[in-house]
Amino acid sequence: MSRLPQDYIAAEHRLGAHNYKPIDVVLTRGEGIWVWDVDGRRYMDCLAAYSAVNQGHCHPRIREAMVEQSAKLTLTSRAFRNDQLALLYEDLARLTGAHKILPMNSGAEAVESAVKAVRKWGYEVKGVPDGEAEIIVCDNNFHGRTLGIVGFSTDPVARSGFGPFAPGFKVVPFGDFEAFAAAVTDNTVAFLVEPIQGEAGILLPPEGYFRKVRELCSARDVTLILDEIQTGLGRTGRFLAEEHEGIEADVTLVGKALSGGFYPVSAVLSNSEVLGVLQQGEHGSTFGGNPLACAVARAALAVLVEEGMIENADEQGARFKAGLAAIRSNAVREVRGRGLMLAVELHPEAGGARAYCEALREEGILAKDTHDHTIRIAPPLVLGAEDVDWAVERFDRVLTRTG
Ligand code: IF1
Repeated sequence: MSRLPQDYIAAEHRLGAHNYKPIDVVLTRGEGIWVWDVDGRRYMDCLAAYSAVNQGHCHPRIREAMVEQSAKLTLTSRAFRNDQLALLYEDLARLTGAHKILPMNSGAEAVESAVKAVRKWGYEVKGVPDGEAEIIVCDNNFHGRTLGIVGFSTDPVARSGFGPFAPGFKVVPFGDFEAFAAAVTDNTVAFLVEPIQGEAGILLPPEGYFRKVRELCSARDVTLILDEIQTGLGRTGRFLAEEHEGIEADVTLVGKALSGGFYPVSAVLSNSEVLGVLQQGEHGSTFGGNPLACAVARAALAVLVEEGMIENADEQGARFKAGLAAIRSNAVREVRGRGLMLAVELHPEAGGARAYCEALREEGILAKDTHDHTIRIAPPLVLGAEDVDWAVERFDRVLTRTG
């Protein structure tokens, strides 16, 4: 008995928690930048699972690594060693210069792990009085959904009704160096920040912001933690977005595309002594560092680098942005972004980004609205110039139809 799209939607509605309101397309297959729905319609994926599928859907080399490893050994727990973890450490260290690595699963777990480690570092290494550690975060941050993380969110939708929350966080405006500098005290152990704010609407900081932040962090012994879970692994046209700023974080968080979308794999990468403070029994995860995850992540990193996806993101991102910027529409307020992390912000009077995403879907493009008035565009990093032109033509049609 074959099911209709509305059957899947009705069953989800009946049985699932209603914490999402997806575009009602039921996907069943993906390859590269393309996905197909259960009726056989093809779409260009301009979200790439929030940048987890940078390498393109079902990349054959990652799939091969997953299938091969799944027939050998999938999970040992960290009670025993496996022959894949050391290899992933070596690959990550070579690619990022990290001295210490902690493997986890989801992005939120990487963030939580970094918060734990940096607090302990504050007490043991920096000499902050016990229980007094402060972490500075930004207005409109997005770092995940756990209680610890939503506790320092400034988005009422993310946090309302879920308290009480843990203390120890201070919020400053993103991109405002003076405000950050004024918030630093002797008890500040870390500044946790996204290089480009994703959920906030693809917001880039002013030129030079991160260089000044980096200098102050070094001067005041504050650990700079960059959440590159979304911006990292080629998305912005560099391996890490910090390269655009000419800085190096003390701690870098990666996830999402670390597995090319096959499997949740995240990691805390530490350039300083931060991860060094963790002792046996103080932190862990049943699945973190498992051999299947490590084999998948190694393949995901290899194809990203060896198949030129990072350079392609730079090149096609510039083409895509220029193409979008050339669209003459009264609906468009601004086109912004870096590499293939792009956004079209609409005028508030344009009627909301969701309606445009629905119209794009009719044209064969899946994109996602954020914050009512912004369409975000983040396709897999494997699209070619002809794909960009194909997409821009459709964005043009949709944005000028009503604008
Ligand atoms: C959802 C946004 C993207 C992240 C950064 C940590 C995490 C994320 C910078 C946590 C996750 C996701 C989760 C997804 C929506 C999404 C998102 F719209 F909310 F902002 F990507 F743009 N740091 N981002 O962006 O990683 O625990 O999810 O693996 O549905 O909540 P996770």
